[in-house]
Formats: sequence, C-alpha cells, structure tokens
Amino acid sequence: MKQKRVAAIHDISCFGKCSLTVALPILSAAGIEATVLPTAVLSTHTGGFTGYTFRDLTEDVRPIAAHWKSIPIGFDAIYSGYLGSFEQLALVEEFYRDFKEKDTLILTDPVMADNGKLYASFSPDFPKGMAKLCGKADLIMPNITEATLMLEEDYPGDEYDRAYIEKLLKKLAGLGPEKVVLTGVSFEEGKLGAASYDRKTNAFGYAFADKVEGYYHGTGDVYGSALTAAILRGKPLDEAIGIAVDFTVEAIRRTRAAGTDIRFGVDFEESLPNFMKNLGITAD
Ligand code: PXL
Repeated sequence: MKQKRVAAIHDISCFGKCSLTVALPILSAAGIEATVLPTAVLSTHTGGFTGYTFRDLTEDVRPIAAHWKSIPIGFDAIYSGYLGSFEQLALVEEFYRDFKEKDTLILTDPVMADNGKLYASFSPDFPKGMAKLCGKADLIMPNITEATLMLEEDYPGDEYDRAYIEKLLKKLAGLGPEKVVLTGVSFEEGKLGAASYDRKTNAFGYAFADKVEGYYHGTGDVYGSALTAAILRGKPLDEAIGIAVDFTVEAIRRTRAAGTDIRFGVDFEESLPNFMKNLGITAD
C-alpha cells in the first residue's frame, strides 16, 4: 500500500507538547508521512508560560510551498492548526488552493479559544477570518467555544442539550466543510467527548469517555492529530472520533496520575501502542 503523506501546518512550540511536536509522532505512529510546514518557533506554547521566545516564520511559508511544488510533491491531506495572524490565514488558504488535488483531504483545526474565551493573542475579529478558512476545509474540528465564535453566537457554557449540539454541527457544516467534529461535548456529569456530523450522509456520531478533572495543555492537538491519523487510515468518521477520544483521555489520565504540571502537556507517548492497535496496525 502506498504510504499516505500529510502536510502538517502548525507552529513548533519546542517545549510543552502541542502543535508539531505532537502531530509528528502521532502521524508517524499511524504509518503516515508527516511533512511539516512550521509557521513559527516558540520556546514553549503560550498557555501559562511567560517570557517565551517567538520567531515568526510567515515569510518562509510561500518559498517552502514553492519549492515543494517544483519537486513536485503532493499530499493526501493537509492538516492545519494554530495560526497566529490574518496573514497566516491567507497563506494557508493559498496553500490549500495550490495543493488541493482530487483526493486531497483538508482538515482544519481552528485553534483560537477555549472555555468561552478567545486566547489572549487573538483580536476579536480573528474568528471571522478563521471561519472563512474553515469554509475551504473538508473537515473541521472546533471545540464549542471556537464553534460559537465562528458562528457569532453566544457561548452556552454547560447549558446545552443534544438538539443544541446537532444544530450547531449543521450550522458549522453550513460554513462549507462536509464533515464537522465538535470537541469538548458533555451531556452528563463525568462524561466528556466529541460529536460528529457528515453533511453527505446527514449522520451524527458521538464518542464519550470518563472525564478526567483538570485542564491539560495541548490535548486539542493530540486529539486533532489522532483524528487526522484515524481518518487517513480509512476509519469512518464516527469510529475515528472514538479512537481519538480514547487515545487523548488515556494520555490525560496517565498524566494526572503522575502529577505532572498541567502546562507541560500530556504523556501520550505511552498510549501510542494502543492507538496503533485501534488503527489496526500490527507488528507482523
Ligand atoms: O495547542 C495549541 C497551541 C499551539 N501553538 C501555540 C499555542 C497553542 C495554545 O495555546 O500557544 C503557540
């Protein structure tokens, strides 16, 4: 079987296990070639650290893409995450356009907010720009905060039901993508997971696991990378969201048991063998 190749467009937060430092190992474990387009290099991610370094690589995006075109190389998927400016949104949209072939899947994680709040580094009009980029994707994976910001709706907090989530999923599909995965969904105390919607089949899917207390940084990227891997391994959407939930929650549980600083990211590495098994990858 021909190996799948993904272009992963994220920053590199050197320490703290998010963005490219999690996308690379998770895609590799799934047998997928990860080609990386780093948008910035930071000494750590921005969640809870002060004094981090930040080198913007916006200027390098076009030349890197142009070199890849000249080889030429193509991609089975393009997976983008944290993007720091409107200029980067425009460059990534251009990259989607230039590298989208008939079977190229575009997966967009609109990383910009959580718990009802936009991350401090973004201006209030950023979600509008991100919504436009999501309109060019085949699959998007916002959390509820990002979803409501892109739709310019009020954040519901914990006050929502299944009907609300299904309406939200349909509205998100209305932005353009055929498939939507909504993360951080909970209908009962102690359970947390993801919901999905496929516009083509009009089917909803749900996957839940026991909730682990505490907010661990980088789990959105662990989830997004695992979801991307599962989809590219040919798993149907409703199964892929469950494989990614199980992988992420197992990593969070192990990290909590170890008492690790929540800023340091989760110990997903130990869960890779299980993840591979769930993807149907065996040693022989
Ligand atoms: O995990 C998403 C992410 C990626 N990259 C950087 C971040 C964050 C979240 O805060 O700060 C630089």
